Amino acid sequence: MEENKNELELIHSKALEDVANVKTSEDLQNVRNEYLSKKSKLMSLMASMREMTKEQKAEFGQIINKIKTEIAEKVEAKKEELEAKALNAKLEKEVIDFTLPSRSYSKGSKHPFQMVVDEVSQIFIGMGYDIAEGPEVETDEYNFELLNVPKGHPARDMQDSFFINESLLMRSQTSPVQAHVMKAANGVGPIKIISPGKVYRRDDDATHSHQFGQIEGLVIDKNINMGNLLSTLQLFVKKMFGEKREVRLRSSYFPFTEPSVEYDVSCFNCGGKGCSLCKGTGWIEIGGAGMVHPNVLKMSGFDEKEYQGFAFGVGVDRIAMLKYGIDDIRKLYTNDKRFNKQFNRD
Ligand code: FA5
Repeated sequence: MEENKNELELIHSKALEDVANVKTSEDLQNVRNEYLSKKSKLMSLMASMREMTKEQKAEFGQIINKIKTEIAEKVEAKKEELEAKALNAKLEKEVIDFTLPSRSYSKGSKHPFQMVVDEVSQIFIGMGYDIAEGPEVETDEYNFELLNVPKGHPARDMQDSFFINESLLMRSQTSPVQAHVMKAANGVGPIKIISPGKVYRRDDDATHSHQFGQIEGLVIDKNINMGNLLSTLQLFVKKMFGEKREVRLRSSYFPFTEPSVEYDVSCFNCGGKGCSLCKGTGWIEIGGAGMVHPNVLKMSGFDEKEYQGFAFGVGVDRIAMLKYGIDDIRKLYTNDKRFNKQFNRD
């Protein structure tokens, strides 16, 4: 026991001396291994306690634990001291020259596409609509089937699409958001949403892009009729294109609305007299709309005898082109800062 105590005292004083002499973090790690690891001298002394009496074990155990704690504390303090030293050395080296001129940067501007989305959203938010979002990778079920376009329906050809596999595609319209929102409502109205987003079709010319934007509108409630649709479109068009603009509905066909219409706005270039922008007709088409088909209401969980609704869709790019006089849709997607800047009114 006495012999062990003497050895312990020797280890103790040597350990304190070694810690005090540490200069680098490697030195510190070596000291830690030597005195505190499982294979350290302290541990082997602990093993010798097996031959001691109960009282001796208690006494020796207490001393050894105290020494171990002290060494650990000194090692920790040394670690902090080394870290502080390293930090100070780094700070001294990294001198910042505040007199250097800053790097110049050019300010970006909002894209005309986003300007249209923001403006249309503000108009409809003002009319009490919520904004809804849907996935761009969509299932065939939502993009077509729940919109009354079963497999093999000829209306699918109008939206020649990018399929990922048999049942997944890049959505070809924002109309699937109608089904998502109706299903989430569990057959209980009212619903009043618009949904802006990107859509994809196999199109490519000066007025058609393979990626473009649409804004869907959906209202579901009791006693909804075509008059509500027309007045909503009139209000929207006047706010978006000016008080003098009129709306014209033309009969059309969409499988998910009945009756269906295409809606035109009186030409804002010539005021309806006829010019090159409206191709002499006095009207410019901006989207499709109609009363939600009873099959669509039913498939998304609404009682078609109790509820009616109207829906509409506008092309974001088409509006941007008309509003800002852009002659080629592809210019919207070239990411040219000089082009984008022209429309910034900030
Ligand atoms: C639709 O996509 C219907 N989902 C709209 C709708 C919604 C009808 C709700 C009824 C109820 P359409 O295929 O006509 O309809 O497209 C709507 C608008 O998207 C067009 O008027 C046009 O502005 C725009 N658009 C269509 N294809 C392209 C394209 N390739 N590039 C740019 N804009 C396009």
